[in-house]
Amino acid sequence: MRHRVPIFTLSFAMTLGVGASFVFDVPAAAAQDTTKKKRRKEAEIAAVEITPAVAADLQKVATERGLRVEDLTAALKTYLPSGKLDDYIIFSSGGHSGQVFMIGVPSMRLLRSIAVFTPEPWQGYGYGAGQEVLEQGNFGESEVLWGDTHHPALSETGGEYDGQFLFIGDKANARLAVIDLRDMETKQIVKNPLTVSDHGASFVTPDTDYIVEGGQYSTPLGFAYSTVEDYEANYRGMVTLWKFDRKTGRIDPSKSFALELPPYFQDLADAGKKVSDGLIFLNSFCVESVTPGFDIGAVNFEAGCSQRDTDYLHIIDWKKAAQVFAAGGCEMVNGFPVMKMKKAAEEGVLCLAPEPKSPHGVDVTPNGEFIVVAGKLDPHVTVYSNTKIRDAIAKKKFSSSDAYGIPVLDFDAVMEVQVELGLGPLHTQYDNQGYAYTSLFLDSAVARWTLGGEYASKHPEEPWKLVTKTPVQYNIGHLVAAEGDTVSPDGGYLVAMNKWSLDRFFPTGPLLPQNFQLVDIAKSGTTMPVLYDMPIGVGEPHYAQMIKADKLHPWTVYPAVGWNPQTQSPDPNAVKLGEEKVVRDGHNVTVYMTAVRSHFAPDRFELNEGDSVTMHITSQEQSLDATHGFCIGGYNINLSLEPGESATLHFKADKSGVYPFYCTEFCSALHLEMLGYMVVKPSEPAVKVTEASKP
Ligand code: CUK
Ligand code: CUA
Repeated sequence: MRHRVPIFTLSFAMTLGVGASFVFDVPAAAAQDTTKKKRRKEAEIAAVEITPAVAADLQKVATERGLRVEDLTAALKTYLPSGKLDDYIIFSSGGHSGQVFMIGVPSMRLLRSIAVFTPEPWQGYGYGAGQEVLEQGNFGESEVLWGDTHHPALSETGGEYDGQFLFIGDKANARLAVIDLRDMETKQIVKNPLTVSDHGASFVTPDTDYIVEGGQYSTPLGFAYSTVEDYEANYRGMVTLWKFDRKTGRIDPSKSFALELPPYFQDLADAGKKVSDGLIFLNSFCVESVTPGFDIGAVNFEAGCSQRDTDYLHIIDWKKAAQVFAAGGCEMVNGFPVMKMKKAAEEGVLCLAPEPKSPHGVDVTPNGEFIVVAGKLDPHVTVYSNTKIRDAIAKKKFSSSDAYGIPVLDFDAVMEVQVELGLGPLHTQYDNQGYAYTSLFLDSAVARWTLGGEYASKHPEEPWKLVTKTPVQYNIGHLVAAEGDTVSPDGGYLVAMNKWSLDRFFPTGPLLPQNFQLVDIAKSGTTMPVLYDMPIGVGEPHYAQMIKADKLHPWTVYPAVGWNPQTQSPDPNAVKLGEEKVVRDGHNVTVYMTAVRSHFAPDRFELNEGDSVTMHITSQEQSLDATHGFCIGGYNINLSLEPGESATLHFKADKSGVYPFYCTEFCSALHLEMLGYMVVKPSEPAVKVTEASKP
């Protein structure tokens, strides 16, 4: 049940076009948590009284700014006075930026970006430090300096976000990264050894045993070569199960494995939960196996890919798969264990179910019973039943097998219902009132519809029916509701992640920002207003997750001076105050440096051209927000030294001259004085300017 908490009621005796009375709602689950209660207390203490004088003031501002009553309500629901904190945090894909964005809800304030696949100077990521992590994502010998981040996944315990880790996938290069939410920094990147690109990274199983990475564009696995003419024989799809080790906070590739799949374009996945725990549901499109190459005689790809009425939902028993893998049921491909699809089918690990028509999103309901598949070219969502799927598998209700011998479940045996929603359904989220929310790309709308089964009693409407649509601006891709893909969604807030913004913002040239819109889903029924627009001008985000803020417990300073964020422990090379030094061993020079407001020590060191230099720099700070930067111009070096952090960097002193280094964070009144000289003596003696040589 949802509780409505009237914070205050105000009525304008004055005219705002119409006399109006407002009741401000906050979502139920949020109201239960302590932060929220505290805040409500404060609100009660400072009970607002709209006196005629205040109302006249409001009236004046509203008239001057051309605001409607709905605008005032929206402003009051989203505005956070300085110093107040948001109830929820969104971790959003940063799209092409290769980053993750942290955004507060309901204020929709951007709190920070987290550098992941792309070097990022403010965080000192990839400019002297962070290289080790970025290099893990190299493609063989080649550096890859960006990522197309699509799907973030928070770590889960029992199907609930636990606030410990975040995973994020890079579609362009089939990579997966691990972010530690204690310091919001990227700790690991793994490159998939089977495919160039993917789509389905990342989805976690309910206790984060595995992170699921589904493929997308089929290729010969392991970067092998085969002409496109041999597509059906040699090209394959895949899904990779990356084993996560919570203790080390790292993916363990040695315990990870993949399943070979038919050369369909696997798309999004979701892990079963509760009753469906143990299964993975993985969409696909283009099961027609047509190939690009229109200009050289192939069929038109988009049309060829949409010939059939159905594609296939892959149903994978990952618990059984893990047993088969442990029993040696995989073969090595490019050094990585792969379970062949024939083996997977024989072992009962893999089967298919028909799904209409070029589907995109697949999203399991909070109770695990229903699996909602949205087809881009079908105005319906198709809802499958876990009970029916398990029953059909047990009773072998197969209608056929596909071209590769994988059994196909009978559609009518596993399908629960189809619900007509509108044009271009893509992705689905859930709330605490028995509603589902599906993005409609072509309609540019968020559809609210009713779930059936045990959810039927939670809402007043008939089950499996469209309730309402809220137009959004424009062309929504993903949507994210508060804890909306967990076993217990909160409701209250939803964000539409729109691909186009058109006329919503001041034009930023021909490249326009994306538009995140906060939608109020607290009230049941047909009321679902848009509250706020937030432009995202840094890339095209795809999925996001919204977690209760009080589930996150980030450090605000590192636990000890001399902390190494890579190992999350004190660094043996950390430099203590008074122990700064420069040690030369032939051409190898090691600088032991400290940083504290407003001084680097040593603040001068001398090198010979060609020296190989290692620097250990330790911030001595333990105060909130006392971050120093460290840059050396001309050497492409910039670090961010957060309070207590110790960093190590290596470079070759390959350019002679005098190089000022300085702090790049305005850390104190004497910040500009936080500098030093790195003096690099040329290997050839410089031409002396003597009296005689002067003109
Ligand atoms: S995909 Cu981008 S809007 Cu990667 Cu989740 Cu659907
Ligand atoms: Cu340290 Cu500026």
